[in-house]
Amino acid sequence: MKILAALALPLAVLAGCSQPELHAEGGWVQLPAVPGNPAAAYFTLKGGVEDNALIAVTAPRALRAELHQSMQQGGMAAMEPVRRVPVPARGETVLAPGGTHVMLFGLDRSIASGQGVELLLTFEAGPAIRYTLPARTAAEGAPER
Ligand SMILES: [Cu+2]
Repeated sequence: MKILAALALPLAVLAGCSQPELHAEGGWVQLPAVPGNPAAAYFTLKGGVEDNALIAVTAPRALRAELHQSMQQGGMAAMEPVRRVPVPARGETVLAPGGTHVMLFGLDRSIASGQGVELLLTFEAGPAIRYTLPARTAAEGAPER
């Protein structure tokens, strides 16, 4: 029994190093400056062993969530829905202000600064991922890195 235990630990460590798993990191939910306006979620997706893509997001405390891409249109900031957000194998995709983001419509107005907002992230391949982000007010803005 002692020999088995000694073997099991190094194997687990090796597996953890060599097999990156698709997951989400960091980020926050930006509450709207004007109550009733949409909120936005920003975070980083870390790729697994194969190319994948985020294709849908839902949030239990929002009426609707959409994947959006920000852009400049005739000198004005605009955005449009996107169908898929690629997450390269062993790479990362950053959802950030001015770029790709998750728009949350009808987010529960009782959510205050620091409270967790849960997202369910659906990918082209593999199981969906539940990820909870802290809410920040418009005055707080982006967290310091
Ligand atoms: Cu948007």
